[in-house]
Amino acid sequence: MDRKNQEELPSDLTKEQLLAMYRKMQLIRGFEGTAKKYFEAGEIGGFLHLSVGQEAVPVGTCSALRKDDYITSTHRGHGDVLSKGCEVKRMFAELYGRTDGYCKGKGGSMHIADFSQGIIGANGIVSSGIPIAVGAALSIRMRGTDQVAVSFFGDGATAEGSFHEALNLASLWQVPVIFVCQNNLYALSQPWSHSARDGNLVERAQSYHIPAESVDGMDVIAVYRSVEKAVDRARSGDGPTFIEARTYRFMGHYVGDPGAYMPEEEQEEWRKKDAIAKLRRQLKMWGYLTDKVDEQIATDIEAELQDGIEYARSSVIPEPREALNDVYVHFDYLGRPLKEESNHA
Ligand SMILES: Cc1ncc(C[n+]2csc(CCOP(=O)(O)OP(=O)(O)O)c2C)c(N)n1
Ligand SMILES: [Mg+2]
Repeated sequence: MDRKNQEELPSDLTKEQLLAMYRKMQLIRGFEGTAKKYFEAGEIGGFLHLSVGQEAVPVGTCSALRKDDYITSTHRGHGDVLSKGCEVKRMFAELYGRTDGYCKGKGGSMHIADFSQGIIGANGIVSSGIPIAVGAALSIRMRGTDQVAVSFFGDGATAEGSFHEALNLASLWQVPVIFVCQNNLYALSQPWSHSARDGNLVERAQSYHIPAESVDGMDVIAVYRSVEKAVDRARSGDGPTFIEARTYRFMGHYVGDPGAYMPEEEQEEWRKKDAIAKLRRQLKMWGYLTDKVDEQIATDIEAELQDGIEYARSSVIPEPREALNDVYVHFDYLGRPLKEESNHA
């Protein structure tokens, strides 16, 4: 799509939908900035992988999904799960290791899950969410619903065996799964150009006979349209799709990594493509956003984040004797618990 077309008022998205996307991207960026602040202040422990710069990918993707669709996510998953419907306060409670967190404080930043919203888990093991999404898509087929499953993962995950196994089975079974690769050009300090001989992920997916395309991951509308097509295909029984979203993380691999391996010029070039700044400019051009409304959005988000931090701080720290509760849960193939959770205390 040329620049002129990109700037045209979208006829497939309402003002409300576009503003909701803008607000969500701002919320994710604000959430991660706040999490970084309290991590550095020593209130949040563990590791923190921020997705600052990548917000358009999960927001564009999840805007094309229903609540009952599934996602799997990664170690860099705050944006993915917030886009699918997680609440800020319970996210912070999880990062603070408190009982009101999504996993009662036992999962932390890398393992947020909320089955009630189809979030079947972020995951610290690179590429492990991909076969889980294919399994969810198989369950959709067995139950005969028209849900879809989306797997978010990074460029580094595409070198793992489970990525290839998952694509092979998804293609063979023609299950309703959408693979969304957030290619941010680095796997830890390893540049994408050093990871694959030709670097062409679209061809890699096509080699499994999966329809695939590469989209501008700094353009939330482009991501939305690509995923919407894939969702239509999946819901009508036409099987999997692979989408490579080209994006960039504006920070190091984790909080504390200065990202010295990311050349200054490259960082500058990508910051100019910031998806939030781009949508803000477009919304103003289309007459959908005034400076006043923009300021109000920022104020509301700041209040939501501060309330979230207070909620997390005042939530109870789990008792050590609860450590093994909720670790194993047994479900039948329809997702029904087979027995009450046992208390190992
Ligand atoms: C199986 C496995 N191998 C190695 C690691 C260590 N590790 C954590 S994140 C990461 C890089 C992942 O890169 P990518 O998939 O591109 O995701 P990104 O960090 O860029 O979001 C590695 C190697 C891990 N967590 N799991
Ligand atoms: Mg990466």
